Amino acid sequence: MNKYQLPTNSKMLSKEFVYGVATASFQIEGASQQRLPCIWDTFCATEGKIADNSNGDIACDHFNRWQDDIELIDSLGVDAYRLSISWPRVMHQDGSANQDGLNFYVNILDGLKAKGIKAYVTLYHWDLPQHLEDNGGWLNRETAYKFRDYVDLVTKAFGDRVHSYATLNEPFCSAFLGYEVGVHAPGKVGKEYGRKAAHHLLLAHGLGMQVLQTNSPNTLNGIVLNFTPCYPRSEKLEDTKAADYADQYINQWYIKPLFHGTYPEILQELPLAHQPDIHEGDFDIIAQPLDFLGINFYTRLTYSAPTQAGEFYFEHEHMTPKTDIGWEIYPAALTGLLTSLNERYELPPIYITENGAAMADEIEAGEVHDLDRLNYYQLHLNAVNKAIEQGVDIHGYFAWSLMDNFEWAEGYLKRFGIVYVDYKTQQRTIKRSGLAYKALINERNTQPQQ
Ligand code: IFM
Repeated sequence: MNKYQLPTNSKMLSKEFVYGVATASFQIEGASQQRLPCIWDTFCATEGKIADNSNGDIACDHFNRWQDDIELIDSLGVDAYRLSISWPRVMHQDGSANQDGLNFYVNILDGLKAKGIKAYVTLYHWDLPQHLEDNGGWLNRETAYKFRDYVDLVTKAFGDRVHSYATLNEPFCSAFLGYEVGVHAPGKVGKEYGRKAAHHLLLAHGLGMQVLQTNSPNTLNGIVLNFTPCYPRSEKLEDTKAADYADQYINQWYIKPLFHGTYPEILQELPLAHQPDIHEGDFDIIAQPLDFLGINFYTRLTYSAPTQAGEFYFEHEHMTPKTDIGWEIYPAALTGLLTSLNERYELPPIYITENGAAMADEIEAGEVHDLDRLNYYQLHLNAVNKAIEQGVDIHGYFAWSLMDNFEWAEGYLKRFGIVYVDYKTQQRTIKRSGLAYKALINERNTQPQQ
C-alpha cells in the first residue's frame, strides 16, 4: 500500500483536518549538559531502571540537528509539528530565564513558521527539573505554582510563534507510572503517592491554563490525556464492575475534573491515606475552559474481578495481536473511546495528539518496509474516521512519532518512528509507513475539496 485509504467522502480528506507528527524533548534532544538535570537523567542513572541501560544524553541529537529535522518534517508534507519544551533547559534553578535554552526553541519555532508548519507546543512532557523533585516533585503542591511561573516565562518568550499550547502530556503517566508503580521517573512506589501527584499535576494544568489565557489568548490552549479503554474479560457482572473501576482509576480520573470539576466516584472508596489533598477552590482552577482536548491512544486492556482484598480490579496481560512493545492492536477501542467520551462530556474540538506503534524494524538497502506499522496506522486512521462519522468533532491527527527515539523505560529498544534513526550515525530514513503518511497528505492536498 502506497498511502492510507480513507473513504472518499471522509472529513479527514478535507484541508481543515490537521496532520502532524509528534516528539518530546527528552526523547530526542540529547545535549543534557546544556540544561539542568531532570528526573529522567536521575532515573536513567539508577541501576536496572532502563532496559538497555541507556539515557537521554545524546538521544537523536536533535539539539544539534534541528535544522535538518525541520527539513525532514517539511519533506513529509505535514501541517503541524508537536514538540515539547524542556523545562530544565529554559529556566535556571532561581526561576530566571536560560536565554540560550529559550533561543533553541525560538529558532525551531521560527524555522517551522518559515515553512508554514504549525507548532503544537507541549509545555510538560515528563522532564521535571531534578531540583524540584528534590523538594518533593509532584507530591509537593508548590510544584504546581512553579509550573505556573515556567509557563509564564515560556509564553512571554515565544510571543506569537506558537499555534497551540498543551499544558501537560499524559498526567496519568507522570502520576501513576512515576509515583505509584515507579516504572517511570522519579520511580516512587506507593498508593499513597499516585493520586496526590495526579492532583498537583491537574492543579498545575489549571494554573497553566490561566497564564495561557492571559499571555497567549490567541493560541489553541488545552491538555493532552492518554486513554487505555478498559474492557471486561467476560460479561459477568463482577468483571464489568472491575473494568468500570479500572476506567475510573486510570482514565476518568484525569478527564472528569477538567469537565465536571470532581473526581470519579471511586475516590470515596479509597482509603483516606490514598486520597489527594484537595483544597477549597482547586476544582475551579482545574476546570478551566479548554480550546481543545488532545487524546493519545495506543491500546486497550481487559479486566476481571480482583483477586486480592483491597483491590478494585485484576488487570490481564495484553491479548494478541500485539505490537513490539507488547500492546494489543485493537482499533475498535479508539472509535469506542471517542464516541463514549463525546457522550459523557461536553468536549471542545479533539485532536488525536498521539497514535502509533512500536515495531521491530529492520533497515535493508536503505529502506524500512514496516508494513506492520503501516497496517496499524491504516486501521487507526479509519477508527478515527468512524468516530467522526458518528459525530465526534475531531480536528487533527498526529503520528507518534516523527522518528525513533528514547522510549523511556525501554530505552532505544522500541522504535515508534515513521522515520528510522540509526543511532550510530544519526542518519534518518523515512519508513514505508512515513511515505504512506506523506502520500495521504499529498492526496488530501490535491483532491477537490467538498
Ligand atoms: O513515547 C511515548 C510518549 O512519550 C508518550 N506517549 C506514549 C509514547 C509511547 O510509549
